[in-house]
Amino acid sequence: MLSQKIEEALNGQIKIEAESSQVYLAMASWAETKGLEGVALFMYAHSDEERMHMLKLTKFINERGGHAKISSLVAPPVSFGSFKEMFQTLFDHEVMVSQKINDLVDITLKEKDYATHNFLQWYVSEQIEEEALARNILDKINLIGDDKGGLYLFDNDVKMLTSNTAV
Ligand code: OFO
Repeated sequence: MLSQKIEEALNGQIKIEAESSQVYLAMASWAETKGLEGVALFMYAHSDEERMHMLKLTKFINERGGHAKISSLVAPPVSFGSFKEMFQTLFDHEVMVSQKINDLVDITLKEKDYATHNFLQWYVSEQIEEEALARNILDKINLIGDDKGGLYLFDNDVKMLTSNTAV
């Protein structure tokens, strides 16, 4: 059984994951309108992943006798400046999510809820991967600079990332 405090905290995380999914969907759409096909595919896949993170929390809360609440969401931006700025936004967003997961883990320890603590370990590992992937992409972008040919190759590279990894 979940304590009220844990249930509220997990519900807060549902909202964060759902908003992440919306932000990446907005990025996918923006990239698609710019002709960045690979980047758009990557962002669509990432958006789906975030929805899966949200659903995993929803099911966990309900299985443990709580009630997962589906709330309204903050609208994501419509455009993202340059593709470099967009990936920086993605990286910063993931760092924020990692912090929220850490806060949640902290609450479970204080509440002595070891089942939820165990459940959250999956998110801890996931965040390590997501931050590393975003950092890796930012490094590539910095290498390309303003080179148009480089951007074309980068778009193809990111498309490969989408087919090879679960984002
Ligand atoms: Fe990319 O964040 Fe979910 O957990």
